[in-house]
Amino acid sequence: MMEAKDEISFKLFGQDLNVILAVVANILSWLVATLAPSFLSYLLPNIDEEDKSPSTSPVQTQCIAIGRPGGIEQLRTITLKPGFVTVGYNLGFPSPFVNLSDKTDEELPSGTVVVEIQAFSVNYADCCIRWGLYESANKFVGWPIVPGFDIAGVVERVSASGDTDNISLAVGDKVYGATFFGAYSSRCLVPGRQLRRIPSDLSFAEAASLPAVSMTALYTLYLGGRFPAQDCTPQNKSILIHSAAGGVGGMLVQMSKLLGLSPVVGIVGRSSKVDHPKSLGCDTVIDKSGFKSPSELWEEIQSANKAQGYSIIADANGVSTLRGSFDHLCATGRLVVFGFHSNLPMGQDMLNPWVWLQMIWKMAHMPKFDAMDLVVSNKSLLGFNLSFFVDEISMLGQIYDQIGAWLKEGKLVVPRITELPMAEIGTAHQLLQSGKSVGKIVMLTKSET
Ligand SMILES: *[C@@H]1O[C@H](CO)[C@@H](O)[C@H](O)[C@H]1NC(C)=O
Ligand SMILES: *[C@@H]1O[C@H](CO)[C@@H](O)[C@H](O)[C@H]1NC(C)=O
Ligand SMILES: *[C@@H]1O[C@H](CO)[C@@H](O)[C@H](O)[C@H]1NC(C)=O
Ligand SMILES: *[C@@H]1O[C@H](CO)[C@@H](O)[C@H](O)[C@H]1NC(C)=O
Ligand SMILES: CC(=O)N[C@H]1CO[C@H](CO)[C@@H](O)[C@@H]1O
Repeated sequence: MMEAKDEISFKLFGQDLNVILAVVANILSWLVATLAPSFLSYLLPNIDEEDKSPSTSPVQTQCIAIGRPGGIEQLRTITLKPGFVTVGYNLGFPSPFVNLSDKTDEELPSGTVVVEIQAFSVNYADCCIRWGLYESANKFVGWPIVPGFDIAGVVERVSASGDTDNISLAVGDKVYGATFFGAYSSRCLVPGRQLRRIPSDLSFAEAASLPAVSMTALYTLYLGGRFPAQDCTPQNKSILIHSAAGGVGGMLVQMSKLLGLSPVVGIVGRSSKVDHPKSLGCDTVIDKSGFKSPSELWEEIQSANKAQGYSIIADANGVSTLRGSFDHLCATGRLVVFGFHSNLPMGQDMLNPWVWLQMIWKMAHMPKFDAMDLVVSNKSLLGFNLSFFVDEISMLGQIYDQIGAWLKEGKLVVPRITELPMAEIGTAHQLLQSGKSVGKIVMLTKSET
């Protein structure tokens, strides 16, 4: 269904060639921004689909396109040529843009809808896409790319062929959901099955904050063996959640309570972040900034749970905690990994060469796990990445529907949201990189919304 653009996986110093090229491009951005910022515009490649002298027609799509790996300067808000909209990579189009002028509803790909996007949210993954470090983006889209997964908006057109997976969407429906890139846009072509109607009491911004974080959280609990509910689950029900104040963490705390896990123990990085997971029902919140050494922290984590270890540990920290997490599972415990945030640069507006070298060093020092250890110790190590799940329709559907049901019943609190106009996307990326943002950043495509 989708073809990788580049099948060659060339290794240099043990790293993929794409990673090396991204590092070089980012260092170039940093050099120019530091030494000669007025030359930054020379780093911006031409994007063929841009309408350089757009009419003032509101029908034209605006999007944020990235022409090559690099810094904040690469986030360009452009107006697309008349008729163009953005599109995710799983509809078989070779680029992030598709020309729909003159296409009748019969000619739209089967089961798709065009969404007029009102709000989209920003994920840390989008920074990785901009740096050129997001493998599926490199593999399935290349450059230019329009990043973003989470959208909320109004259905503008519906394909006349194929069903939208029995959700039967109609023009005018308010929807939210996920696209596999292409969300940083005012108009996107999306398979209907990736969308759901917005529960009536949510705003567009609230709805746009949900898909990636809630699906990541529920899939973590699926791999942890707790969703869907089943008879055959281990007796110990403790869960340890790293980064419990983040978007995914907040969802994990709430869903763990809903699925009967106990105790739910969360870790946060600073004292100001303790209250939020507490308010969501986290039984114990540990502020890791208060500990002198990792071993003291792990002692505290161990004593927050009466059993020998944790039955599920959700860890997106990477190199800084993976080994410790594995060591603190109980027998039958499962370590679920869905990110490597401590491997990636944090707190820098512009990434200098030193930061990039550190990143490569950390990648080379990831803990290695021996399959025989897993058997002898009765522990499991599981990992996933939603950006590869485009074909798992029935599984994602079930996850979507459970999240929708919880929202309708008022059982899930939406993340805390910072709203910004689309034009301030650079500020949004800087906030995410700084690690200081709490909850989700949502961009609004229309300033009056
Ligand atoms: C988009 O499609 C229309 C209709 O097929 C065509 O006239 C137009 O030239 C296309 N635009 C571009 C930029 O290719
Ligand atoms: C998801 O997978 C892509 C491609 O392998 C990777 O670059 C990205 O970092 C992954 N996302 C997370 C959260 O790890
Ligand atoms: C949609 O409905 C049709 C017939 O009502 C059924 O055959 C099909 O399996 C349904 N698709 C999904 C994804 O539920
Ligand atoms: C493996 O799990 C079983 C069942 O919980 C337990 O009896 C055994 O002690 C475990 N082995 C280790 C090394 O923990
Ligand atoms: C395998 C394991 O760690 N089992 C523990 C489950 O929890 C009880 C107490 O709640 C412990 O006694 C078991 O050792």
